[in-house]
Amino acid sequence: MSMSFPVRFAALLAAGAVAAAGAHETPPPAPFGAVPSARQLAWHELEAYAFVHFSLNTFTDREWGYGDESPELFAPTAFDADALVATLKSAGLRGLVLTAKHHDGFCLWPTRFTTHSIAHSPYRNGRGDIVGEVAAACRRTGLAFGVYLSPWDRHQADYGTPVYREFYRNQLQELLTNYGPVFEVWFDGANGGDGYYGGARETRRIDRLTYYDWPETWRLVRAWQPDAVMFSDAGPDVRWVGNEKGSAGDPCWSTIDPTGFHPGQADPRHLERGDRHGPQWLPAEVDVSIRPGWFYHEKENAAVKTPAELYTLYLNSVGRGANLILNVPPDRSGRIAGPDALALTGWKQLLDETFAHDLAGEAQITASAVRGADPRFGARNVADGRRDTYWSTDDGVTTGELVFEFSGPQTFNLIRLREYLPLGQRIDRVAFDWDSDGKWQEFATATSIGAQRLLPIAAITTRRVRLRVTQAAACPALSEVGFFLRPAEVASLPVPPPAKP
Ligand code: FUL
Ligand code: CA
Repeated sequence: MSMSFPVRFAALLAAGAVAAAGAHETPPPAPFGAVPSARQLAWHELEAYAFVHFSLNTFTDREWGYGDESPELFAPTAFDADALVATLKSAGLRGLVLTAKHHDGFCLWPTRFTTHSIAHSPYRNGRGDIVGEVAAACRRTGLAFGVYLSPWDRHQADYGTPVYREFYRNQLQELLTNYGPVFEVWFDGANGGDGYYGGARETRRIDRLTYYDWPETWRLVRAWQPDAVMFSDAGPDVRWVGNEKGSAGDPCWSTIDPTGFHPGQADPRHLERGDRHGPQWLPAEVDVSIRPGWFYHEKENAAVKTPAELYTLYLNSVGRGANLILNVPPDRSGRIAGPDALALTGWKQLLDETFAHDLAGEAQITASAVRGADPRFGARNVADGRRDTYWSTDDGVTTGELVFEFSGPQTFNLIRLREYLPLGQRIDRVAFDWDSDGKWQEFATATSIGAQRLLPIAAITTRRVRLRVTQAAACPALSEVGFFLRPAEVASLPVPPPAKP
């Protein structure tokens, strides 16, 4: 993940030297296709963060509360936002999205708009505010803070009428204007059905296309939190990946044509893969729970995912250009339960061991061609640990190769690739060859790269490895190429079949 200080320093010097040369600078390639916004670029860098499902369901042992549960039941005995955030941070997670209100309507903050909230619970004698406590802990610890506010509310009597839409926006406004910066607003697609609805106890259906008037809600969110990304099946900034198994498609393009998509209404297969030449940058977020359910249930303590399973989820999400939102639900005390904390620690250790040593950092790297023969676009840029430097070729040169030569035979079984995102997703396909006694032997291929591609492969031992860009829509802009050795515990995970051309 990191590079040694001398390498970084040399890269900076090289960049500075060229900048000083001035006049004959080669211009960078023009962007290709849809490109990310500044808020999307910042979001891509977070890569993996936590989902925290915590509410009345934690105490009723349910997944979907009906809406008639008493706030009196919300009674965590040892909730400590700093401890929660510290546990998540030490697992390598870079943010946290909290269920401020789930489908049952119970609010984790003392909202002015309903009494169905923490203010009427025993927690801190009704003076607690879990949203505020978690937001402040995130700020202190350097984690990005995000909110989930369920559009569906099974408690509110006016759910299904236009009055509720105002209520929903009022709640959003409280969350987005009282608690500091928010990096993501999560709009759940589960909407409408049976519920308590203020005692009506009936089934209410809503028209997903019109009921919430999403364009207006999105506009308000932009005004309250201009830097926040909004998540839903339809974006507008981040798309649902289409499943809750923890896996993006292969390929998984960050671009898509979202025509006809609405929150709660899109084709899951389409969301998993995106569209190669989709007109909108709408990258995928993979939501998955560390346990079978989203809320804590004691009976699931033995079903917490293992470190190796979490590692696979990481390869299949972050490793396919998506972000991972890993749900870690606190128990009734308010703490992360023992099995979950243990799994997180083991997972973090596997990731740290994997990325501790990048063979590309010590390799001689030669390119078939360099844009304008200018070192600012040279081969070395793929191994400097920086996302903002990249190897590129002249306009119109859409194939090319990089040869990595190690000082002696080296063994690796994981490859990492990153494209320089501000210029769009340019590469369609790459192939890798190893040097078998002077003959190149192909051993891996991949299609979509984008923010990051992690390619698990069967171990290769070689002195030289070659990356070929075999198809691209515009001259490539590759910002990182790395070669790693996975720890023994996860070295034999299933290796995906070669990508189809
Ligand atoms: C779903 C919800 O119905 C689940 O309860 C959970 O919150 C998950 C993240 O999204 O649509
Ligand atoms: Ca770089």
